[in-house]
Amino acid sequence: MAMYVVGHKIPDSDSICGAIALAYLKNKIGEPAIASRLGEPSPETQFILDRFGFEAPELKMSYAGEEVYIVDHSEVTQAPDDIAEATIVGIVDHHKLGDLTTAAPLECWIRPVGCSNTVIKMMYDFHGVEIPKDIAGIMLCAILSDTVIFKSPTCTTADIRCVEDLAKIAGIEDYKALGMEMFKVKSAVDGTPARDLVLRDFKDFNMNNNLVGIGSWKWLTCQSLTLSKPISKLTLPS
Ligand SMILES: [Mn+2]
Repeated sequence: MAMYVVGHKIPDSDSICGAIALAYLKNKIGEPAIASRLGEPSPETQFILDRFGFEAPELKMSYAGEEVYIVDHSEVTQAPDDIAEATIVGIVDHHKLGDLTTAAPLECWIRPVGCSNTVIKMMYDFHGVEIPKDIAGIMLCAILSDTVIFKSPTCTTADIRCVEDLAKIAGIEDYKALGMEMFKVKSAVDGTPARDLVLRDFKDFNMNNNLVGIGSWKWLTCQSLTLSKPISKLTLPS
């Protein structure tokens, strides 16, 4: 049975690119895997997929009875709604440890770095698997996105070294220019409904049984609000 590799709800580039990169690695080491997603790719993610010739992973919301490898979080609120009926076989992440639990031992790759794709690169190195050019490209873009081209306080030297390695593999000379191109796509908000902008990069958290939604617009601004129900079920004016 193939496992599903899936990032968080309202997926960002790290979740989508990480699912593709990790599913490829898992298949290479003889563990059948299918990349999937819990929502529509953002314009930035679509730009990355188009740039390197990838289709978006399969949209799949229900995982009951499936094996699941979680990417880019370890939170119940960001996982599929029926995650309790699935078997979590692994987690790759770079956030604080969340509240997902398992009944069986699992593989856990969690490091305090700027992006899950930096950790996935460590997994490729650990297994001695060569990263294909196009996959190196999307991993590089995910790291540039999460670290805001190295300007985020979460960026580490491991992320920078990782991007330099991936740029060589992908044959990208000026990766910072690619990063700027990507952020221009992300910043083009003309014609986008307010609701879509608020919900872009939005995450639910369970904080002491308070449901808290946090939206981060990376270098632009950061806001949070306390919610009465999960953000996915909230009605906002369009
Ligand atoms: Mn991330």
